[in-house]
Amino acid sequence: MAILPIIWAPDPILKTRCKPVEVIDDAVRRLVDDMFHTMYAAPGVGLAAPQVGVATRVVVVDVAAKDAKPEPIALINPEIVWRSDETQVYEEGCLSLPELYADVERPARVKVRYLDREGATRQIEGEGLLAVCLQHEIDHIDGVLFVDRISALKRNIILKKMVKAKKLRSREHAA
Ligand code: GNR
Ligand code: NI
Repeated sequence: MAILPIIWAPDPILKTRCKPVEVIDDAVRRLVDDMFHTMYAAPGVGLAAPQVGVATRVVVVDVAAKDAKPEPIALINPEIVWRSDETQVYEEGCLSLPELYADVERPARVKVRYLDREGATRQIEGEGLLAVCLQHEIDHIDGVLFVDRISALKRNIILKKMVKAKKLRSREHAA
């Protein structure tokens, strides 16, 4: 298992609509394992394949409390099949926008249909952080970041900070 490097915005792969997985083979299962490893190491509560440079519809989530038993969920080709009319506002972060946060309003509950790592069709209903995380990750495989769901003013402030942070990092790596 490997910890994969996480891609920071702005980057074209984070704006890509990712391709569905056609066959769940060992390579897909290895990607899932590496994504869990990468997510737990970060640490994060979710991760989407484009964040590690792979433009396919694979996401992992685990919103269990730190001291509780892990609850890893791998979702292949996930699809939101129901959204509540009721919404919730949650302060979101993203491993591709490190240390930047903003309030985002989304449906409070969603039902998601997906394939598990054995290829079985499953459905999950989420509320609270799980609902936020499922929608945040499915956005990623559609090329959408949480900053695309806030005002243009706030988005531009965050993206400018990211450009600065990336410049600093590349300078550090050059040194
Ligand atoms: O680790 C993460 N935390 C988080 C907090 C609030 C809303 C969404 C998230 S997802 C994020 C990890 C990530 O970037 N997943 O794509
Ligand atoms: Ni994210």
